[in-house]
Amino acid sequence: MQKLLRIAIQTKGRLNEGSVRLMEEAGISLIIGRRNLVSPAKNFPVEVLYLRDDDIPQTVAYGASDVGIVGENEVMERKENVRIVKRLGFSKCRLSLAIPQQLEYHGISWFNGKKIATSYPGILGNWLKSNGIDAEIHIIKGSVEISPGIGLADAIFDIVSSGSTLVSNRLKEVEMVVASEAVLIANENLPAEKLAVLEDLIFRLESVQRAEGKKYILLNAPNEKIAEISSVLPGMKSPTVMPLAIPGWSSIHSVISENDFWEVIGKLKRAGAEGILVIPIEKMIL
Ligand code: PRT
Ligand code: ZN
Repeated sequence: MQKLLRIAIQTKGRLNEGSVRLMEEAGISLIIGRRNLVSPAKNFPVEVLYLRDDDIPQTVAYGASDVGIVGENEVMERKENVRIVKRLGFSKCRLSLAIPQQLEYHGISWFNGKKIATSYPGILGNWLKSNGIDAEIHIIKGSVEISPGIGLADAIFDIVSSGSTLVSNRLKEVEMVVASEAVLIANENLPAEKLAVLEDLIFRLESVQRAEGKKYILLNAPNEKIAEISSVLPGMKSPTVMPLAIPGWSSIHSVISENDFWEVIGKLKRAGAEGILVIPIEKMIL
């Protein structure tokens, strides 16, 4: 019997939705019963273990779970023996230092002799050390942003995403220390059968990620314009060109990236393309 690969994901919180969505996009349907600690997948040899995000790196390091989806910030902070196998591109944030808005900031030496509140003493300690700053770290769990306001610390080191929490606490971000996103981590000593399932999982995730921001485009063009239009539409190898029922015309199909979408559409219209259709792509296998 094939060995099940156990994947730890967050039970609830900012990583949960992205983790579940990623599994679904990879064609792994979870038997929903979030109250259960472990839930098998219907159609892929994996089972999902629901945990608090803080516990995921250690659970993977000790092998109680084979892989896990967690914020890179937790991996960096906990320094457990795990391998980052894939960056997943969601739950993006940064870990930054912030000080009260009204104070003048003149560079990192500002922090010398100051007290900084944080839930990430490991990452902050390393940063202070490598920058030769002598500051006191005050470890606090939750609501770090209120510490300067209540006189508990001079500054904070915390996760920032939109920055609105800082603003509403009259703080300003002065140094970004690290960027973070959700990552897939794995135990260092997975047996071959589990590695094979992990490779299949990574292949599926990559196919989904590759399709993100890509569109399938179809258009009609007079045959003499095919060369010019093809040069605007590189496609995966080259565009597909098929004759239309009307002589002298063809249908051209290709893949374009969302980033240069409007620029490409403009060029195609100028080159004589008509009846342009743009369709989302779910997965791309190269
Ligand atoms: O219950 P459990 O322990 O599992 O969850 P948790 O409460 O510890 O973590 P959770 O769900 O809040 O966050 C999980 C992970 O999401 C973090 O470890 C980060 O990797 C990532 N992430 C992404 C964030 C944010 N964005 C984020 N904005 N984690 C926290 N925040 C908080 C931040 O602490 C601050 O209070 O949001 C506030 C700042 O947000 P902005 O948008 O106002 O700047
Ligand atoms: Zn947590």
